[in-house]
Amino acid sequence: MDINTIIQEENLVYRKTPLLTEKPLSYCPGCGHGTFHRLILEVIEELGIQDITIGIAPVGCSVLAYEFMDIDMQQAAHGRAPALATAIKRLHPDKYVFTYQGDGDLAAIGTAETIHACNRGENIIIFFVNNGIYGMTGGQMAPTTIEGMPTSTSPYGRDIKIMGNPLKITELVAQLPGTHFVTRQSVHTPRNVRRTKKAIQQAFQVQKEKKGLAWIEVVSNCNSGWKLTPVKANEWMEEHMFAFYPLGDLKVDGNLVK
Ligand SMILES: Cc1ncc(C[n+]2csc(CCOP(=O)(O)OP(=O)(O)O)c2C)c(N)n1
Repeated sequence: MDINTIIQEENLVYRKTPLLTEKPLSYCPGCGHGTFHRLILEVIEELGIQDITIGIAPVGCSVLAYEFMDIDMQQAAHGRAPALATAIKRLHPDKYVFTYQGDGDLAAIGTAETIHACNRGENIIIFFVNNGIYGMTGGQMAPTTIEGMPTSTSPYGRDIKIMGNPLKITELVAQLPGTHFVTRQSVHTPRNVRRTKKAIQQAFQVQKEKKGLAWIEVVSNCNSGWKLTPVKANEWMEEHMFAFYPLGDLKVDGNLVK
């Protein structure tokens, strides 16, 4: 059978969205960033909004998101993505605008920008990848590091008595009046991938209807930073991260999920 017959529509089981560029991803195998990128871009392609969508890349492992996403992108200084997204959306209210940020970027250095953009109810989407550490710079402890979790700056595990409590920023922003849809998902199994994609579709719908801020946290492993194999890292994530960061919707249609 020649190649053209094989790739005929009826035989097609998977096709990479053309919005994901051909550039090889710089992420570690098993990291959630690449899958989350793909899902966001698939939704943008399916909605046909690739020419009217602007993404804001952060500082951290996904600093190069603009190399992988074939849409208009802007790069923000560390933690400032929600402020930049605010400006872009207000200048271009008819465009779809999202930020894509890690937990060090969003919940440490950019906490103020994050909370105020959520509280104001900016009509943007915040995509948030929580791996519990500063991945790119060597796995240091972040506000999101859970109790007992070893990091390069807390090699014996986070001790709350000394290092303070981990921050559940997704629970926090769900309380703010400006957030309309707040959910926490993962992308480590096919079922979770499907749920995350559905959440991304909901988030773009919120922005389309100008209802306020939509927030999607994806809890991801950082296998190289956690010093575990990808499989072991996912097991550790299921057992420990999901116990502290349970998956599911926190706020739907502006109402807290009980
Ligand atoms: C103001 C400032 N402080 C520190 C840094 C160094 N820095 C670059 S990436 C990074 C960690 C980002 O971690 P996170 O946002 O969790 O993303 P990840 O790499 O884990 O995806 C840090 C601290 C910086 N670029 N600017």
